[in-house]
Amino acid sequence: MARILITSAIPYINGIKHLGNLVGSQLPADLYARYNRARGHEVLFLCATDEHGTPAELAAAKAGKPVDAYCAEMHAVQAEIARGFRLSFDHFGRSSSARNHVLTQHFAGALDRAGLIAEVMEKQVYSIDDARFLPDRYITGTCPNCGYASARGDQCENCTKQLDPTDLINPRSAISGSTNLEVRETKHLFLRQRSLRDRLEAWIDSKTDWPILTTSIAKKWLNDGDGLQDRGITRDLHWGVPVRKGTEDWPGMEGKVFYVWFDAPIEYIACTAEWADANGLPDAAWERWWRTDKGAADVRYVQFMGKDNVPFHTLSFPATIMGSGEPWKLVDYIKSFNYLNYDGGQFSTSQGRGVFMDQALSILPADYWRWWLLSHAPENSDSEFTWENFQTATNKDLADVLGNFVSRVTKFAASKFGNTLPAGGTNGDREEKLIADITAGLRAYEGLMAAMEVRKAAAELRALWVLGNEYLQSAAPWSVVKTDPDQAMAIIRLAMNLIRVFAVTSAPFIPDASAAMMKSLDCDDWTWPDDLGLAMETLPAGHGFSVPENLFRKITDEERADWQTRFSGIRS
Ligand code: B3M
Ligand code: ZN
Repeated sequence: MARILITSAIPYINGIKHLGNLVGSQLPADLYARYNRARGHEVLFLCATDEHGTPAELAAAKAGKPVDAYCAEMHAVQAEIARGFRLSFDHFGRSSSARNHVLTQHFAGALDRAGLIAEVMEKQVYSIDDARFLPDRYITGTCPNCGYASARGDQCENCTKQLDPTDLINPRSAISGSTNLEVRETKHLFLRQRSLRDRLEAWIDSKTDWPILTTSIAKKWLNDGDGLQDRGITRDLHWGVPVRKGTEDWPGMEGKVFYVWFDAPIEYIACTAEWADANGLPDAAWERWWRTDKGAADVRYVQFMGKDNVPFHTLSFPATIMGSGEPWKLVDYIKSFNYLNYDGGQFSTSQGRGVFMDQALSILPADYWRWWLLSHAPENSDSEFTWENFQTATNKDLADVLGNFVSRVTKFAASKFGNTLPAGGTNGDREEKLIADITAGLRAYEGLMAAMEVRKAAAELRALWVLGNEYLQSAAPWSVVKTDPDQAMAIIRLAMNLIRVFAVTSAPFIPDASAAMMKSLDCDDWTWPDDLGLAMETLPAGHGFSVPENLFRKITDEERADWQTRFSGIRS
């Protein structure tokens, strides 16, 4: 039994995420967590909301709410939607927690003691009318690179170039629209990650098993321009973790906070402490996941994220961990994803384009989305959501293949043999071949799940369902029963047991349907089919069952057309 720590990138607090965000981190992380729990490993799966920085402050201002109240409210909203998608977090924390304040300040203190913090006088844009500095997204203007008129101070959304607020042409305040701006000097802390470059490079080079997407982005940033840049880790904002050196004041940094990307990854650790607190556990309980001197040396730590978050997780956060000089656990594997596009364009939170998580759940249960998104995960390239593909794939895979198998087997069994498994007959060659074929497929599926090959794992699982259907078709118990009822009974016992095997193995993808299958089998035995021959005898003759409601319904052409229109516009 292994110990596996799993984190998903923590979503910004400013609004509900779209399906592209979901498939890029939380959902595949959940798949991996559920699978490893099912295999008997000790899993700790964590996520949180990312509550600091300009996105939070601006969204709160737009909603007309104090930022702390806004964050508390939106955290509850995101937590509820996560439950709706059956994301099985052991804890869903908050980067604004007291635990994260303490840990973030602790890391800053440790980095300072290690000589890795520089105090730098910087030029920042100050808004005279707003009486404040305008970092990051507080300022908009024309992109110097592509001419886009609404570029933000940290990045141009149009051409993705990273910007400094002082780069913008015709800058204006995102709060008031004021152009009454000037450049003022202000002191900030810089993390001297340039001096950790060689250590970071050696560490990344040692990760030969990482996905190419992850290492190529890490390498690009490591070698971009004149190499890894030192990075400002503080901001002139009110909302955030106050700048302190551990528990001490930081002279000259009063009234400033840490940059959101400094404290957000530290929340992975803080979230583990929040989890311990929430469960009444001592510090040792979370430290054994994070401190290599306190039991974490044998933990395997896996992170999931979209490609835009990779630089922060391969360079900045490891720089914080390594630079601290303390025995904190570094990530072992980073699974990253490309983008999911929406119907010929991009999903966009700021533009309200696409399908958002709450909207998705309002039209169909979670399993439809989970199945489509995971089986089309943007692993090797960007992928695209279209309503046609969604309709075709879910109707075929879920309704025609899996749903149909369960329905045909249970309905036939109930009509011929009543509501218990029949006793007659024994397995023949056809059954032995099925067991051999499914065993081979299962071992392949396990390998792909362990390797986090999400799309391929989905295809392999679907192939198992197809084997079940093909077997049923060729065994044809509805004909056999007329001439050899005992044989038909053996077929049905096997097929019923196969439903249980499908429930167990499909649960990481479609947990609700799996639960419904188990319920109809009046069974709660989720033992993984390590030995399929044995697993096929779990439900004995005489075991009761009921015919389940249709597991999956088909999406009609009318619905598809309706949704296509409904979600073609921009969400306000
Ligand atoms: N909140 C960006 C995002 O939601 C950021 C991730 C933080 S992970 C520590 O995509
Ligand atoms: Zn641009």
